[in-house]
Amino acid sequence: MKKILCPSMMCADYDNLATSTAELDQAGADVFHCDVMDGCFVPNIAMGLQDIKTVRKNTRKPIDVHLMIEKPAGKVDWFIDAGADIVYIHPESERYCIKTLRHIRNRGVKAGIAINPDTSIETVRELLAHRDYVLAMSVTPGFAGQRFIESVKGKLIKLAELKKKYGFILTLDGACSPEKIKELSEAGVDGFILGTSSLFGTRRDYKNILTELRNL
Ligand code: S6P
Ligand code: MG
Repeated sequence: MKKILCPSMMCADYDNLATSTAELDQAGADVFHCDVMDGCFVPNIAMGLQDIKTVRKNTRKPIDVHLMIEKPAGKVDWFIDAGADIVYIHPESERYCIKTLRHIRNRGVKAGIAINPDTSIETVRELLAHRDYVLAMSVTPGFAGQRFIESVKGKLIKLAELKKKYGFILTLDGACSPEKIKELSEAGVDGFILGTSSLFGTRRDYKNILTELRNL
């Protein structure tokens, strides 16, 4: 099955966000992953509305917004208005997730849940009928360049099984190296967030890197 390859724009050449977006678009990226951090839900601040608008202006491909913010319910509209096609919320950050997921879908965009390495499937099971995407985190959210948390693999295998029943798209975020992409796409993961572990290293030939990752 075709892998969904999603550059993590926080890791792109941020001095030249517009050019980087256009280059990645041309190179064959499938979805543009934008990490939004508020300094409260995670101990870092990243990507704001203006950045998402810049990405939007430079690609017609889907943009996903990964909201690592406290109480996203009242803010999801800002990101949809800025051009998001997929909005991920963290159940750990919101009391009434179903209401927010329904609101996102009613706005005509895809709704996703992002789940921390610390969060079990049982905790989010009630939400599985209300989302289009499930983003499993394989690092503690907040920073690029961390080590893959191996214990997440068991959860991924279970989610790959559950996706047959619920029909969601399963994506993985955190330390997605070529080795992990190969192993976990075979295990049923559909999409991968590409950061420092695979796409944004010393090479800038995005087209060749994306082709290599696709052919793994
Ligand atoms: C982390 C964030 C991620 C990172 C991505 C970076 O909080 O949600 O999307 O940007 O993990 O990739 P890497 O390969 O450096 O871990
Ligand atoms: Mg992310």
